[in-house]
Amino acid sequence: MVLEIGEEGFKNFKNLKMIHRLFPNYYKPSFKFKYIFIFVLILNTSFIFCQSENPPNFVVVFCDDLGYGDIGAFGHPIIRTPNIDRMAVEGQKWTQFYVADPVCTPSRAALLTGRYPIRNGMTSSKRVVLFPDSPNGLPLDEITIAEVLKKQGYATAAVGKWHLGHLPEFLPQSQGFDSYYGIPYSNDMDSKSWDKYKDWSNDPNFYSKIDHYNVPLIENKKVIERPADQTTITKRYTEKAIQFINQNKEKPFFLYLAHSLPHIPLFTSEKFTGRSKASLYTDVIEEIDWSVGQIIKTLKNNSLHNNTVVVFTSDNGPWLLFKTHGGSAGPLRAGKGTTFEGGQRVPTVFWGPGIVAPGVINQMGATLDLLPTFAALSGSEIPNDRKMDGYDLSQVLTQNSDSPRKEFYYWAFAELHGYRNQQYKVHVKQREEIHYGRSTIVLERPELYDLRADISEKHDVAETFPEVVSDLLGIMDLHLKDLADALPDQLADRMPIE
Ligand SMILES: [Ca+2]
Repeated sequence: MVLEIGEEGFKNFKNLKMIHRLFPNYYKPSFKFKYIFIFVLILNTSFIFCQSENPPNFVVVFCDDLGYGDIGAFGHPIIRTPNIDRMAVEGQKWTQFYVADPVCTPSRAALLTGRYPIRNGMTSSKRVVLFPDSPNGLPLDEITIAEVLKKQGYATAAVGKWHLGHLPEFLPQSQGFDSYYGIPYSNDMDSKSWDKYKDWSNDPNFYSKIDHYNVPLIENKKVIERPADQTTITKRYTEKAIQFINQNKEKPFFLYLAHSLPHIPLFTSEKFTGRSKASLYTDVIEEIDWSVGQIIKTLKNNSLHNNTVVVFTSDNGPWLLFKTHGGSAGPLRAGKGTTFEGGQRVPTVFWGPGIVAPGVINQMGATLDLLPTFAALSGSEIPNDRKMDGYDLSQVLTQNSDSPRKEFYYWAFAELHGYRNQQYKVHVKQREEIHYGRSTIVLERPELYDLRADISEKHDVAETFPEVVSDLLGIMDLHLKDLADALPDQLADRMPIE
């Protein structure tokens, strides 16, 4: 155990000091020796850390369009999420955790590669995300978490929504995953009734027909069902996840479970339909919480819970356009598709009783940080031939240390909209709060918000603190100059109509 090794080493160092204090003439280490001792201790500790016989397992539960305010532990008064809430108490609740982009495709690309999507062409000013007529996907020479961990002997599985290229050559098995089971793009695509859903979504219990959405369900590279029966999709993802854990309990594993919900259209299995007596959206989240509970139970049944890190988070904020079928960003401004906090700050919990020190982390983290964090915890190598954008959060997880992430760049639609450093966030561009698909608004003058004092971005303080604005704009310029290796837009192309 990492913590135990660290504590043991520290005890040895304390013993050395104690011997010196009790027997000053018998044993007196030189100043130089003390530093050599500390150096050897650190080397030794990191060696054992990296060579651990039982590197931890990782499970990422990644929801789609779940808002910051949609979980009990994050303040929702109606939606019941006892399993996620328990994870938050036993593990770490992160109150300032970000996704690198406020829409599906780029957000996923960033989580898996630890790089802003502008670097690998997975964001576009012309098209929001990948569509069923997109010929491209995440470039194959991008290195994903699955590829990093696979080198260390991990078993890897992707279950759920992929949205990084639906053609066979771009599916998860081309990006380090041993297996795949899920839908290749959003659950509303190939739709006969997308526009009408907006009107129906005034009814919180409106339940769509499955065949209005011609989304395929894929196993590895083969379509096994079309349209996918979305009423049982959360249940079936959960069964696949449990099966994968049971089959790989003897070796380290990485499970990427990306739920297709609560992205519209909303569906629930029979057991959860109407269960909450509040809304279909509530039923959907309660089914996802049940799924989380099943995963924790499976880990415990296999005695894996003390050597597994489970991360629960979302790919972007709530889709407010869909009214009662969209979630809530709680106290945050706006939602999906915007670079306001409601678009990019997501409810996040890290759980792992043997690894994660319990606490509320009121500091910054991002999905960009998962790759370097998992690499550190497993003794894997971080790619060193390209620009990376993540920070290693392992010390925060294991010891409640200060988060190394002190800044965050807000990207959307291949444009840099804003930048946060400590409590200050500057905006230079924005999208409309509900209709984010409309053109970018270039602000006539930058806006500045103090997120520590004003979580809802209500009070522009740019005129009060002009020097802060100027400093932040200077750092944004440097960031833009740091994009020399950026690949061209991979989202804009369309396949010719046959
Ligand atoms: Ca999404």
